[in-house]
Amino acid sequence: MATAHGITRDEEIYDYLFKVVMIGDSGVGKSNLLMRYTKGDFNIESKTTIGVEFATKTVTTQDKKVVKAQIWDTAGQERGAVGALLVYDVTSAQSFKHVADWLKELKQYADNNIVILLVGNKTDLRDRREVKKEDAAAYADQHQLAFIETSALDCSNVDLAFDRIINEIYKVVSHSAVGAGDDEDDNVLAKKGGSSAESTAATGKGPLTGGKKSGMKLKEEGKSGGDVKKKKTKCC
Ligand SMILES: Nc1nc2c(ncn2[C@@H]2O[C@H](COP(=O)(O)OP(=O)(O)OP(=O)(O)O)[C@@H](O)[C@H]2O)c(=O)[nH]1
Ligand SMILES: [Mg+2]
Repeated sequence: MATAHGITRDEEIYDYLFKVVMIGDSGVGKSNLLMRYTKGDFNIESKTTIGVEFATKTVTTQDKKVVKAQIWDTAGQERGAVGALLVYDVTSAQSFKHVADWLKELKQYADNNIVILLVGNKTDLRDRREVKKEDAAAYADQHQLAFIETSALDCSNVDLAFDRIINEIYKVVSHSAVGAGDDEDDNVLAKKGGSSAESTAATGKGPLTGGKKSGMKLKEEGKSGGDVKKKKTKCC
């Protein structure tokens, strides 16, 4: 059944809900990566993100579990996140240098076992590259981060980046005994088999979530950005 907002209730069926954050310097392409992944769009003139925004995407794992990723396009939402895409711009050595600061922020506010994917974006700008792939890969290795290079503009590796982090989180979560009603675990996630216009999320505090520690209700209709899409948007 479709709601007033065009969200089909059937699309709310999922096994896991993951909160993922996108962090990194301003202008590195976080919003465009998210837009590309969830909507297949790119905006050459996109403005800096102000306020709290997230988008959701539902994917199916290899063993047929339905995972809904709630991806926040804003720093400051790290609490309760189970994954982070730490984005820098391969044409900006400065943005890569700041990765260390973003890691510190994650250490401070996120859970210890958060899955982190380091993302070097804007690989299409070949002539302007300032950060070598090998250097970033070595850094990632040293800090036990997964690593990928992407271009939101020409779509390279965008789906792969998000799919990879979701699968990595799934590996972690499916090996831990987190299930429905497990309120002790601040980290992850209501496991859910039903269908509802509301999603049960065991994420941390957030302006849209009412501040309960876990098992809180998050109204899809109340979100400030993004939408639920079951269909995979084709990149470029
Ligand atoms: N060439 C190229 N430009 C990109 C790419 N991704 C983003 N951009 C451009 O970079 C600029 C900033 O992109 P945003 O997605 O708004 O960056 P952001 O990280 O969300 O920035 P804030 O919201 O300020 O934190 C925009 O002009 C985008 O069009 C890419 O892969 N290649
Ligand atoms: Mg943005």
